[in-house]
Amino acid sequence: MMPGDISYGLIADGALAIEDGVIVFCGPEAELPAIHADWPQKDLNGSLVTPALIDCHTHVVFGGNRAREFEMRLEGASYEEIARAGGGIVSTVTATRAASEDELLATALKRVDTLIAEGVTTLEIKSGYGLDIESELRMLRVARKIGELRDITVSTTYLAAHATPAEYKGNQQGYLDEVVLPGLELAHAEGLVDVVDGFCEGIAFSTSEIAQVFDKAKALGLPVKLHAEQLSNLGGAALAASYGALSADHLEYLDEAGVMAMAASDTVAVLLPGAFYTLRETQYPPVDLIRKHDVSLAIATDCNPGTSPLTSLLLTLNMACTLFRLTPEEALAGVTRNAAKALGLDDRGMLKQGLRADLNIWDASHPAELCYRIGFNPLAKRYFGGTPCVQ
Ligand code: DI6
Ligand code: FE
Repeated sequence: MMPGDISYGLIADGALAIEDGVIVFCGPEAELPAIHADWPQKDLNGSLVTPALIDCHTHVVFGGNRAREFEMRLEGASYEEIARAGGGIVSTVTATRAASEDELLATALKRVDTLIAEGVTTLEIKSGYGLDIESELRMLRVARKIGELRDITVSTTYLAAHATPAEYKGNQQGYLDEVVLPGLELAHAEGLVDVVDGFCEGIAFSTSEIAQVFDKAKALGLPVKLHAEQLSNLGGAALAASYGALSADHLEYLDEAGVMAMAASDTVAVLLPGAFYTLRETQYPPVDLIRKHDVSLAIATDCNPGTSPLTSLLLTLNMACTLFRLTPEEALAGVTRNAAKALGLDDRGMLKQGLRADLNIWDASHPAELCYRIGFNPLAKRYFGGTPCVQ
């Protein structure tokens, strides 16, 4: 090992034993219990093995794309100006409403398969481009279907409080009362919601509006998370923390009071370098404060058509290190154990006895290799619940 080398919890000559999809031993080969000696074995020739990757914040189900908006931004328009002029999220809503369930599924699967090809086995998928009850439910049904069709776990998130659709312009409370809140009850009754999310921002919902959504989630026994402090500081992270949120996401404008509130509630800070990059944001998330207060850090693609058309979690690792100065060890924890925590899943994210055998074998010898390359995929094999996957 080189001087100053970081451990990553790496085991040099390691062995894993898997039974019924669960890790029953993980440690030095020399300590492998004798009971496993006559089990079928596979020699990995010293390859790097890590927990499989978890993308804990995505909007992969949507209609259309926003390449024209990309051009407009290059011509000088800001994201907020485009949103206020009826573009942005609302334009994706039009395309999503017009798409059938099969169309949404087919286009989302292309993005999901790209993520899977890099070793993702757990994927969060949000609604939030339907903005009417039926279209929100359709998005969530597509998300559930993706989990059935592929060897991955999908965690679904209800995000009707993402934007106000044109028909409720100027009547945000009407949208909450007639769509967001009753839609949540219906989606929950259909078993479509794992977590409830909102977008707390000047162009979206205020803290008191988000509180109404969170109160309903609480009444239904559902955990919450929040898009907070992305473009300005509205105190969204502290609000989320007061509800014991699993995570607060984006966080470029988060201040120390917000970080401390998150620390007190053990809310994960999810950083999204793809959106930071796409918007050419100059305000950096307060990584030093997040470290200082020992808040768990996760990172995710935020795959969405507007601010992060990104379908590579490996590139996200690189961006988190290069743009946000995360160490590769922090970045990797951010797409494994801390991403699991951000989804409230305590059965995965580490190579540890008793956890799911979701793991990746890489054509690499050191974990930092997964963060440092740009546009190269070293995945050799992905295991989902102990089963080697074709893709
Ligand atoms: N923040 C984001 O970056 C995405 N949603 C959100 O709340 C953007 C979604 C979009 O522009 O389509
Ligand atoms: Fe997002």
